[in-house]
Amino acid sequence: MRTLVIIKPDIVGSGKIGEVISILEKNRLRIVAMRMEKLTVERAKEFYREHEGKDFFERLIDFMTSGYCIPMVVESEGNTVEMVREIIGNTDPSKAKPGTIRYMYGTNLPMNAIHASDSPDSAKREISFFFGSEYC
Ligand code: 3AN
Repeated sequence: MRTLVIIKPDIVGSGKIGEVISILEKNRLRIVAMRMEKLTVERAKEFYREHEGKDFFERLIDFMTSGYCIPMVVESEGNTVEMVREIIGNTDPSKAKPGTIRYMYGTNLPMNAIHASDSPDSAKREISFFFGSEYC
């Protein structure tokens, strides 16, 4: 199964890209597509459209467009979507379990280091958004 991961602008800016990718690879995730992108406001709003209208929406869009991010498609055997969500931890870094990426590298909300699709349907939509449906 494949899912979409995004290394967010806080990690790109702090020079921790390699450390985060290393954690993914140590967990036997294979990277099958990856690039750097500075999201436009339009693209960030489209990607996070389910959160439009929420009180944190503008802050989230400001953060996600503040620098380059690194979308990537990762795959593994089994339920990759669930497995990657476990590895990244709770949305709020202050609630994430020790050992998770958001615990180790997240700062606050919305600066929580990394994104991963939350269901197989989201994974399809999000992989298509960045890389095209042929990568699903
Ligand atoms: P997840 O990324 O864990 O699936 P979502 O989909 O609820 O979490 O939220 C999308 C993104 O919006 C989060 N990754 C985080 O950056 C930001 N976010 C979520 N909740 C808040 C909040 N209460 N305040 C600020 N930003 C938030």
